Amino acid sequence: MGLAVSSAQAPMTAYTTGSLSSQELINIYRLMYLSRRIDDREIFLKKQQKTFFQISAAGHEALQVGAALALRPGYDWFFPYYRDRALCLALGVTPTDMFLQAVGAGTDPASGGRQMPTHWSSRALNIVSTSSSTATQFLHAVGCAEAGRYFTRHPEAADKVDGDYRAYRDVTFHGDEVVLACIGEGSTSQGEFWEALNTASNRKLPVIFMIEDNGYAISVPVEVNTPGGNISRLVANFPNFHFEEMDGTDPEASLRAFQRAAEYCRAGNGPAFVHGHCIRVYSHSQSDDDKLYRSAAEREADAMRDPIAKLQMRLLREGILTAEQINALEKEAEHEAAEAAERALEAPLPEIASIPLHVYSEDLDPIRAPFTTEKAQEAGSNPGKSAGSKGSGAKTMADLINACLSDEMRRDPRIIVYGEDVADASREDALSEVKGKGGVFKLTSGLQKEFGSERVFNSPLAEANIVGRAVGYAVRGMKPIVEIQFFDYIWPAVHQIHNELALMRWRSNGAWAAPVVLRVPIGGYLTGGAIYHSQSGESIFTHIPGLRVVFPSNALDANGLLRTAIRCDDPVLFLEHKRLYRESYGRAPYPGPDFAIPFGKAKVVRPGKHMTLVTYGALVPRALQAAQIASREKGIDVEVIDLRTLSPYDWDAIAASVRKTSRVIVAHEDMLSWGYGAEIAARIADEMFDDLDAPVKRIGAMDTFVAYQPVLEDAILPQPDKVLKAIRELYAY
Ligand SMILES: Cc1ncc(C[n+]2csc(CCOP(=O)(O)OP(=O)(O)O)c2C)c(N)n1
Ligand SMILES: [Mg+2]
Repeated sequence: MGLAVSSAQAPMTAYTTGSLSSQELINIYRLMYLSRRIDDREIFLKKQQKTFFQISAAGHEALQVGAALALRPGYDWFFPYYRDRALCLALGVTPTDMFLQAVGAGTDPASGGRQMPTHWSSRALNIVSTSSSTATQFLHAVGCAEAGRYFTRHPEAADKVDGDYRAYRDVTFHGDEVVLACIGEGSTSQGEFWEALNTASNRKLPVIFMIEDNGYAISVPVEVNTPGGNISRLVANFPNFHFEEMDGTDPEASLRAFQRAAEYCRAGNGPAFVHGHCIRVYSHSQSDDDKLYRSAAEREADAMRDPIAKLQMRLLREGILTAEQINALEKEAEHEAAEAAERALEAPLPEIASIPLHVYSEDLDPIRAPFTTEKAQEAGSNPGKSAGSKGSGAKTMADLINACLSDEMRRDPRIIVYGEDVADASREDALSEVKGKGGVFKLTSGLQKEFGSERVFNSPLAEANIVGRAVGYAVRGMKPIVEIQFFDYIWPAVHQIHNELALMRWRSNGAWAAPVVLRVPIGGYLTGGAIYHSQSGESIFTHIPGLRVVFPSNALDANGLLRTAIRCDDPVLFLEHKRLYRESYGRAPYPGPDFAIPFGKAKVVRPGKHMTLVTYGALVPRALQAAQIASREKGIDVEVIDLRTLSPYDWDAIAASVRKTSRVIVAHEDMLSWGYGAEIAARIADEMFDDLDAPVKRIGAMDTFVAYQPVLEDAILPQPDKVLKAIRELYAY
């Protein structure tokens, strides 16, 4: 009939701000109708068990199409949620791509068959990979907006540079870009949503918060999630926001609201909050039945507001289309959906061999990366001006971490540092007269003074905020090095670390990645550190595919491993033992600005022939102490291996040593049960049984938290005498 636009075409023509033209209304109707037909076709395929999950946009189409048409795919940035089919269709995701997701095809461009359908991802359209976790994407959107602003102010930072992660991170940005993040009304209860409001408001970021309010979160009605039943009323006092609230079943109202919101954001005024009231035509998903919890009257009242029926009536009433023309348009859409489904059903399935692809970077392996060289530069070379941490002489781990941060920040303008208390002073007028805070352990001391407040700044006191924003920064190609103040407080961020940061690359089949460095002070032996300043728990993170976990025991290793963490293209959890920060053990001269240690390479810190002791972190000096006593007293010669990185770990070094000694102890500070040592011990027992002359021994803390009273702390954490006892027992076995 020649009036409809193809859904495959991104709507680059800006919709006018006067009354909608007939052509525009018809385009909107077609997108909404096609979205519904794709949903219906997917439901049909699900019933035939040709697809495995279905969740629909039915009832949200007007709101979503209005939003998409006000924005610019491939220019603006998008963080949709699982119900955003009509939005993504209008942005340019094709029906075929949608069905490829539904069948889990190997050629599914969003995830290669890894994610459920409607979990969006498109690099070309700037749609960042969506997870199933409700609300996490809001913090990504905030970080994404911050990155766009940063590149606009520092365009030189976008340059492609060979030799580190920058060679693989393409950067695009526009000074007036906006970021759209979408959410259901129920999910606004999540803390991450409020943490995102906080930062978007405070930093006046161009983020549009789109609330798709269908009145239910699965079976839970809006008044249970939202006090008073209206989220707009609750957020109304956030500074710097532009607010819109409208009938989300009216596409014109939606389009206009988003146009005004986008204009406000593009002009740099701050974020916008657009709240659309829509309906859920079907149950939550194909796994839900809303008749179990909604009255018939309520469901019928909703049906009367179906946005597709309403727009169809309008087209007829205003004489824009005849019934026959509507029929023809609908048939064409039906046909397009059916053809797309057929194509997807014929698509090849994913290869089993492809499963491990994109857990980590396929391009830049930090075990073999070109920047990794352990050859120390001449001590004291190139002494920088930051923090007095360089020059000749033995430096502490704290000094050499600080030195690495300042060296890397100098060579790489994409690095930013933030976290709680990491800045020297947030109030810049104080900077010239004060020494500066620079972190509760002073590891970031002097960085703000040298690199400015745009690159080194304090975050709100909210750990998910710190990590979630870092994900958003990193998908844009920046390198956030963020600090969690104490490992004990990493837990609010674990959702972001486990479900977002580490998963971004695998779940998007390599399209997106979040190579962030998380610096985290960890561990006990503090005399009074108690429960909430002494925790370990590294094995929880080594259990996360996609995350590198590093745990140095001395100043030089900390410097070289941090450099690899920063230059590589994977997310890294960099664990810094608080007790080792300023120990006399393990001090070293400044090794120069290019000293890097590859991941996954253990170090034999004491050679020996009678047994192997595998350890890391604060147990390294304690194990060495025990080994010395064992040697002096009983002539037992213990080989001590410092793993240095826990994921990946150096199996070859462990195996070579165990083959030589035939006896092994695995020792760590963390609790014994389900600790990191369990995996190493199990693998040795499994793969090296014939090499062993004795059972594998493990040493760890008692299975409790660490108590405050030093007498209790000493007993709970493994001390050198406990290691010595194990050495004697194993030798006597
Ligand atoms: C963090 C998290 N908790 C729970 C779920 C399970 N879940 C998926 S959707 C949903 C309800 C969401 O409701 P709402 O935000 O109103 O969006 P709607 O589905 O109504 O569009 C729940 C509880 C999830 N995906 N993520
Ligand atoms: Mg809802």
